Amino acid sequence: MRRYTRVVIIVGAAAVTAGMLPRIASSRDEMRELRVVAREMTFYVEGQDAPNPTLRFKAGERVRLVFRNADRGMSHDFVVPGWKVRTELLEGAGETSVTFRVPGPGSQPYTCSPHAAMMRGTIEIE
Ligand SMILES: [Cu+2]
Repeated sequence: MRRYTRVVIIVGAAAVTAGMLPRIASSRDEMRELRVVAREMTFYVEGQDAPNPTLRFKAGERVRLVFRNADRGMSHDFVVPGWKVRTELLEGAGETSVTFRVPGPGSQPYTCSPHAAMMRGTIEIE
C-alpha cells in the first residue's frame, strides 16, 4: 500500500471515529428525568396542575423518576407494581429517585402503596 493511501485511510478512520464518539456517548447517557410530587394525597407532575396525571413514556427509554413528598407527616412512595419499580417510602416531606428502563408496550397503573385507593394513575407507552 502506498504511503499516501495509508495516511488517507488513517485520517479518514480517525475522523469517522471522532464523529461517532459524541453520538455513542449521548445515546448511552440519554436519560429522561421526570419529577413527580405527592401533595395533599395526590400525585402531580412537578409544575403541572393535573391530579394523578397519565404519564407517557417510550418503550426502551431510560427514566430517572425524582419523587418528592410535599406532605409533612404523611408517608408516600411511587410504585409501578407491574414493572417492580418503586421508590423508597418517604415518611414525611423529602425527595428520592428511582431509575429504570421502560419495558415493552402496554399501559401500567402507578400508585402509592399506603394510599392505593386515592393515589393512582396510568402510565401509557408510546
Ligand atoms: Cu401516599
